[in-house]
Amino acid sequence: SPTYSYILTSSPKPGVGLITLNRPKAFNALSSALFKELNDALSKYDEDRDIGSIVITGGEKAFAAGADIKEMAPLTFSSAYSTNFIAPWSHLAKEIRKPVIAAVAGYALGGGCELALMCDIIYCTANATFGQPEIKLGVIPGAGGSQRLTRAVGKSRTMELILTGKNFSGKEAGEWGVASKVIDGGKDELLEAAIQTAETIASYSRVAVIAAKEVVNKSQELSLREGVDFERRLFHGLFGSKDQKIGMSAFAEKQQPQWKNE
Ligand code: CO8
Repeated sequence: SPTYSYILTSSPKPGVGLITLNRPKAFNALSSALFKELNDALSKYDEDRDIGSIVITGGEKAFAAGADIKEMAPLTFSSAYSTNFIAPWSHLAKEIRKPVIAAVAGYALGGGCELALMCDIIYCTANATFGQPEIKLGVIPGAGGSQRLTRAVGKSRTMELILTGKNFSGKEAGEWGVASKVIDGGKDELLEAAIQTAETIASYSRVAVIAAKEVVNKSQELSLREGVDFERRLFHGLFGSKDQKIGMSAFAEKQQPQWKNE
């Protein structure tokens, strides 16, 4: 895409928006400038009626090797605090309503690991390298890593990872449930699998897909009882959609539903 310097965007399959982090010289280090572009592309896909799901990937060597250490090095408390440094990173987790799949090959370290954890689904290659090495730089994860990793793999393992800064492999990410699929191949096979899943998601009612993402995310924030209540409200609400009528009558008529996304 001609308007971006650090990312590429394309639609490899109907309904699928692909964002490729493309700052190979710095292992896709996530500078503020890169993140601004990423947020812009995410918002555009989120608003685009032709797009049903989004894939974020990087290169063969690096998904992203973290926040840009050279940009961070001179920050002071007052500059970080007053400019709310890193806050724009929350855009993906807070505002994007369509499902986002991270396809991780190579390094996903620090902010790169946190970016993957902000996505709804992670696919990775077996030899991908995840980690939260911030402790080695004299800081801690700053984009949700301590919270999301704990929810994904539990406290003891997260403590060990964050306190030692040791990496973990894509294979381990799969075994621990951080990643839902581990690909025994390279970036091409990984991307193919991620795009295929994105295409499946994009083939369903947009209304139901957004509701599904919303209720699963609530499970991370609410008590079980509140979460189940929340789910039921939204479930009831979907009987007000055209797609519920379309989906259920297509089943009865043994036909493929033609979603209206309404
Ligand atoms: N930031 C800036 N530049 C980077 C980064 C980074 N995170 N990672 C790699 N680069 C650059 C290198 O400086 C180098 O540039 P140059 O050629 O100009 O010297 C180039 O990428 C290639 O890197 P290496 O020469 O080091 O390549 P290697 O193959 O030897 O090593 C590694 C690759 C293992 C990925 C190594 O580069 C590395 O350890 N990188 C740093 C990983 C790291 O510590 N990440 C965590 C950063 S802290 C963070 O993300 C905090 C997040 C908090 C969220 C809020 C933050 C704003």
